[in-house]
Amino acid sequence: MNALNDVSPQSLRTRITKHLTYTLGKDKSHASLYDWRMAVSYSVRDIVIEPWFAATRKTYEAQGKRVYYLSLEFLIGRILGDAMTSLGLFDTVREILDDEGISLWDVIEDEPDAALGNGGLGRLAACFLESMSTLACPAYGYGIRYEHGLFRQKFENGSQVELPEDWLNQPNPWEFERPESRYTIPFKGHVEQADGKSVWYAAETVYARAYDMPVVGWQGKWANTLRLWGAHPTEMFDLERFNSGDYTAAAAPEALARTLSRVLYPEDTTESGKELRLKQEYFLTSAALQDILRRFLSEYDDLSLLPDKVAIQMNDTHPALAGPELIRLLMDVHGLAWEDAKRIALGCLNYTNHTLLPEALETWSTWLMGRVLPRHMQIIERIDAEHQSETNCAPDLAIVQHDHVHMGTLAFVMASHVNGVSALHTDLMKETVFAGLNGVYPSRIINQTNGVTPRRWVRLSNPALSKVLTDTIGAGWESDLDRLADLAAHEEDHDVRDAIGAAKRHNKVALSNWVGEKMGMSLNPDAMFDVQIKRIHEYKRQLMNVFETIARWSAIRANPQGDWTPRVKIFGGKAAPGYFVAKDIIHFINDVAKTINNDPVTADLLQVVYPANYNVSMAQRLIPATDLSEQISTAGKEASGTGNMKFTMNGALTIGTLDGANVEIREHVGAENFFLFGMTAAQVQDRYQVTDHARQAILASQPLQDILQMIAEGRFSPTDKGRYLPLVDAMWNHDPFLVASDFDSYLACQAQVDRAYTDADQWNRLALRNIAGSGFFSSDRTIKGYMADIWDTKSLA
Ligand code: GPK
Repeated sequence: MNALNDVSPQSLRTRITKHLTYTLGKDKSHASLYDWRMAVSYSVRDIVIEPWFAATRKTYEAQGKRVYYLSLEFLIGRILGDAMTSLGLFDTVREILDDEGISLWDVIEDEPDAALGNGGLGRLAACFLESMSTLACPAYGYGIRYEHGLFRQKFENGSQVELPEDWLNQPNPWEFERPESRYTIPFKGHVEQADGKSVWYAAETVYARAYDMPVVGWQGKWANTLRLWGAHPTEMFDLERFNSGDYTAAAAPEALARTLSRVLYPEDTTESGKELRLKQEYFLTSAALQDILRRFLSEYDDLSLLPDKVAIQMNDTHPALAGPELIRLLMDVHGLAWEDAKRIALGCLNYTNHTLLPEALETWSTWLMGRVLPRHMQIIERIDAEHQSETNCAPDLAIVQHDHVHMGTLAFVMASHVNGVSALHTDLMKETVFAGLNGVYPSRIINQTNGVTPRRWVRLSNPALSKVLTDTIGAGWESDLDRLADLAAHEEDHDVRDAIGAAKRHNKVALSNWVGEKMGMSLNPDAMFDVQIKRIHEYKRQLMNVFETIARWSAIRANPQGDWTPRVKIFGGKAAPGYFVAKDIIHFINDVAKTINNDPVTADLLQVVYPANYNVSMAQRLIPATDLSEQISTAGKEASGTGNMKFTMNGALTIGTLDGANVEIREHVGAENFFLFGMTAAQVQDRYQVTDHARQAILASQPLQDILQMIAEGRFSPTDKGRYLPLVDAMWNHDPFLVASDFDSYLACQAQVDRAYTDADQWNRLALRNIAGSGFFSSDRTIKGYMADIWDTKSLA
């Protein structure tokens, strides 16, 4: 059934006016942009309800398996534009608002980004939800309804300052609060044995209350639910205390409970080790599992059927308590025996790993785990004992080691399938961090290369290119992205190449206008737009990109009349608040930008732009306007990358290392259409064996020596000349991510890029080939892989 059959422009117009009047309580003459946005959002939401109900009905009737995607992060971004795109209502709504003198674009921009995630891992979860709906895969996302999403980034004298994010300051029109769906989440206390059963006497409890958001798929044929949990107090407000005048104490239980879902932890690939974080992880996991069991038992009474009806995906180790929690619920609440409970849990659970960086592998001290979750500590010890005796494994494969619970090992041992997120990453998992476990649980590790949804990342973000695609290869590519391969047949068509170039230029002009308004800079849309947007991390090597920028600046200054290819270097990204090296990198980029942007000699040839507060909505602006995508991590360190895929679909060319999914992107678009440089993962391993690798590389590279000399002399920090001495010193003596060792190769590759860009028609041809080869990177393909290889679920389309 298609929800759209009965949506006429007239009925939508009436709906919007009704919501404005009766939901917002405003008449048109007094309505603000906010009022219009809410009225439009409620009206579009109304249209999602029918397919949402229908999907629930069909799922129930089919008696099939449901997928549950557990994630501490869902980086959704704005919802209205995406929903209108899926429902095909964009133009209709624009016309309705035009008649009222309201710009649809302003309405869209009025919506805050739902930033319940840090970066790639959280955005992947959001793309997966959308693809599961598009594919009519019965699924629920489970997450936390953080009151404050990822912090807002601002620059003060070039340094990152974090401000609280406030998306729930205004009502969220996309959510339905479900006060009746609530579960008690216990913490702390002690466990007693009685009649062979364990009874956990918790010392603290909070309620998890459900807030549901419908997630509509392409063309509104199906909608799944994202169920986010908010923490609420189980103890009532203390009226006696309040009446005695002790207002703070009276509200204490409430404040304590709410803390649990107050903020998203802003770490990305590092662990925080905070008690509150452990409590958040358990809060989500327990609420989700209680909900899953309740739904199952409303339809079936034999718990041994659970693995046939329920597939649970743990997004990284953050929900890895799902193993012990499911065993606990099955035994302590539902009375099953240990062996049965454990077998059932294992049959339901799967785990996705997203990084090999050792500092990101979660551990919790047994002391903390035992104090916060005493019953789980017992269960974990028993799982561990059986794991060790059944596999006869080496002590370093134990779940508990040196008084710490290794969550990666726990997740692995309690999962039917463990997957990596790109071919290279999965191979390295088997060879490195999970080599031992792979030995004792062979064939448990499989690969599912990441993907991204073309609905948000091409159709919504890049209408200009979308039109070219539809005009050239026909409608329907949005839900069948392999069809982009049909573009290849048009490679010799000059008009198609021109159209691709014209769409890009259109987007670059739009971005230039935005940068002009936001930052007061005037960009040249004919310059190459060279973009690196992602979290700031040493392994992603933003520093190498800045060094290249400095080398370029020096070279132009030495020969201003040379035959230079004009470039705009664009950076975007946040650093974790406690990651001081990353924050120094931000400061450095801003200092370099200031120096270069103020140089009249290079002004027409080189500009550096770093807009603050990079987020999903900013990505939607930047990616369609990008000529060159920077994917330059040290080989072996980036598990996959997903931004790399978005750029390729939008016709950017990539300069990159053989890391993560870059390897597969290069295979799909063709090696001759990809700017490759740098060491391979194997060469990186060898290079680390050379103790003074950085010093050797610097001494062998005159450009790098010159750059480091300029930085050391304070050229980019004239008021504080010593500011970057530690950075320079670290380059010579540490360089943990081999910037120096890859630098000359990068520089040479960038020169190749410059030459390629001078032939605009040829560049458009390469862009066409990149788009044509990008079909594989749709998250529809990824989800089909999970459905077939991990979940064993069927589409109900
Ligand atoms: C990996 F471990 C983590 C993490 O804590 N946060 C995060 O965003 C990313 N990731 C990887 O760094 C990317 O390479 C990958 O594409 C993404 O997860 C999704 O798999």
